[in-house]
Amino acid sequence: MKSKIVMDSAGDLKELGGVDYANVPLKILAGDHEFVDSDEATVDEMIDFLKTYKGAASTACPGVGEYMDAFGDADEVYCVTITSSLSGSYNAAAAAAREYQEAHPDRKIHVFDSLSAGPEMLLLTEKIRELVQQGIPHEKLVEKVKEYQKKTRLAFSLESLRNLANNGRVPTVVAKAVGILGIRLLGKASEEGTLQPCGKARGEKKVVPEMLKFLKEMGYAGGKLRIAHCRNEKAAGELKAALLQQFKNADISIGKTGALCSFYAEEGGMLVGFETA
Ligand code: X90
Repeated sequence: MKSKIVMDSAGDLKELGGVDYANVPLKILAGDHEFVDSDEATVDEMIDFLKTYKGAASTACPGVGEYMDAFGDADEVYCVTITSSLSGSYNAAAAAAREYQEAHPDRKIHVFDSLSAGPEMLLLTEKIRELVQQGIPHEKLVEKVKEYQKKTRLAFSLESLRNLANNGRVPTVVAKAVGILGIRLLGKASEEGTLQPCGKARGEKKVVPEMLKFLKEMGYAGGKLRIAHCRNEKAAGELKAALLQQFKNADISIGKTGALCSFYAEEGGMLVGFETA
C-alpha cells in the first residue's frame, strides 16, 4: 500500500526522507514577479527583490488542481495545510480531497487544518511519518494526529508586520506598534488559528531570553521543538543553546523559513513549533 504525505509550503519543508512526500507551493506576487515557494534559491531571490521593490506584494494559495496533482496515485494521503483562518489553502485541499475520494472511492485521504504555520506544521508531518512507518491504519492514524495536535503550539517573534498588515492578516494598529525601531512582537497562534500578539521584546538582546520565558509560560517542558528563522541564524542558535541548557536531552532543530513564511515573518523573524508537556 502506498501512503503519501502532502503539505503546503507554509510548512517550510521541500523534501522529507523515509516516506513519499510532496510540497505544494504557495506563491508570492510582486508586480510582474511571481515567486513559487518550491526551492530554497527562491527564498533569497525573493527577499532581495522585495528590499528594493516599492509596489504592493501579495500571496496566493495553491489551487484544487495543484493539490490533486500532489495527491497522485497514493492509496492513502495525509495532507497538512496552513491555518484556514488566514489562507484559502485548507479549502482548496479539502475540495481536492473530495474530488479525489469521488474519483477513487477505495482510497483514503484526510486533510489536517494545522491552525498554524511553519514549524508547528512540520511537527504534525513528522508525527504522521512516524505513524505511517509504524503501519498504523488510516482512521486510527488520523485520530492520533488530532490528539497530538492538541499538545503542539506555535510561538513567534517578528521584527516587522508590514506584509501581514498590508495583506489584511493582522490589524494595522498591531503592526504599527512593532514598526518602532528595536521592538519585536512576541506572539502565538491562537486556538482559532489566528495571530495573537502576547508581548514585546525591546532590543535584539532581549529576544532570546523573552522567547525562552514565553515558551515555558506556554507549556514547553523539554519536548520536541522546531525553530524556523528568516535570516536570523544567530537568534535561532542562541535560543537552541539556551533551551538545551535547561532541557538537556530535548530534540531541537533549526531550519530556514521558505518563501511564504519569509514573506510574512520577514527578515529577522523566528517561528517556534513545540510540544507541550
Ligand atoms: O493564502 C495565502 O495567500 C497565504 C496567507 C498566509 C498568511 C499568514 C502567514 C503567516 C506566516 C508568520 C507568523 C506566524 C503567524 C501564525 C499564526 C497562525 C508566518
